[in-house]
Amino acid sequence: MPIDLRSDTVTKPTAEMRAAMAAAEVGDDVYLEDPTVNRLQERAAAIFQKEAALFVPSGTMGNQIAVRLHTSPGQEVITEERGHIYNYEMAAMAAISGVLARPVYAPDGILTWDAIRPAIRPKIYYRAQTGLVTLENTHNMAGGTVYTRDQIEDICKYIHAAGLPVHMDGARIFNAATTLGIDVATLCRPCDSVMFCLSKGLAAPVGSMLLGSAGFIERARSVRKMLGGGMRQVGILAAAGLIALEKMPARLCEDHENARTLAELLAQISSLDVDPSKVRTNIVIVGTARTGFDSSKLACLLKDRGVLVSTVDAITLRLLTHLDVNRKDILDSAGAFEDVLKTVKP
Ligand code: TLP
Repeated sequence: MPIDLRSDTVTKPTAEMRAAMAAAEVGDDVYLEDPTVNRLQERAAAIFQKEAALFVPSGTMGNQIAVRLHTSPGQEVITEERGHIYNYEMAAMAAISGVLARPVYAPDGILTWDAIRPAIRPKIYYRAQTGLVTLENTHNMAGGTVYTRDQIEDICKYIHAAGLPVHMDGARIFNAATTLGIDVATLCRPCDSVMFCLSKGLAAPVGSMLLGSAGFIERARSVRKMLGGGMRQVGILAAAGLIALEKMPARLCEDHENARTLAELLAQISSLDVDPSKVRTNIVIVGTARTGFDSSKLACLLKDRGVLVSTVDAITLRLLTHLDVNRKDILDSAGAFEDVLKTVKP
């Protein structure tokens, strides 16, 4: 079995999840009659202290339902330049909602009011209008970086004063909360809507949750149906989701320790660019420009040695730690990097 560091999406459901899935009480969720889905939605809303929650098949669908509901066609959505919602969701905001992404660069992916402010369109009838601001916590492609509660509160205060909503792409919000040592409800309180994933570090096989006001979630259910996301006896998936939500956040600190160790080991390899002090959660970004290898070539050489990594661009790799990699896998992965860079000439 290769050591799979491509993403935390690769985690397999635990034995407890599989047992719960087999035993799940189910009903037709389009008729709102699946008791396990209803329980998951109630628990998620309670944990995040939002009025309501909706189970969706993927993080992408959760984000895009939020964009659709917060905006009108022809508006702009402010997002960090490397944001998932803008770069990795098939241009869905344009295709589904008829809006334009307005990317803003921020160091480490962490936006501030000062960075956002100039991107907000003036309220003039002949200019496209800003409809929404999205934040990503943790920020995936910036290396799992974290917005603090104060940073989110500060941004939301100004955005709300400008009459705009804020959507949190919290695919890995439990990783952020773990690092900060606070609960997700406090962290997300000022955000109008939040999406978080059950199927990444929390190890459920499928699914994400969208949270917001009761009215927002009622409308979200209709958009989910329109997008083909109305599912039937989906309590089978929600049963795993409940375990992901209740039990898995407590172990994310292990993934963070492993990521830090991996970054420290890779930083000792002179041709790699890695800054362990930037590793706050479970994502390690590795600059490969000085190795002389294209990152995809390096990924192939690592694969030959049993280590799977993902490429961000021609000079950058991304490595994620998760439930299915342990301490030894981390040491072995660093060893594979060393071996490739010592023994293979570019
Ligand atoms: N991220 C995936 C890839 O799509 C890049 C990964 O391997 O990290 N928001 C964020 C911040 C994400 O990282 C992802 C998935 C999503 C949304 C979308 O979730 P899914 O894959 O469930 O649609």
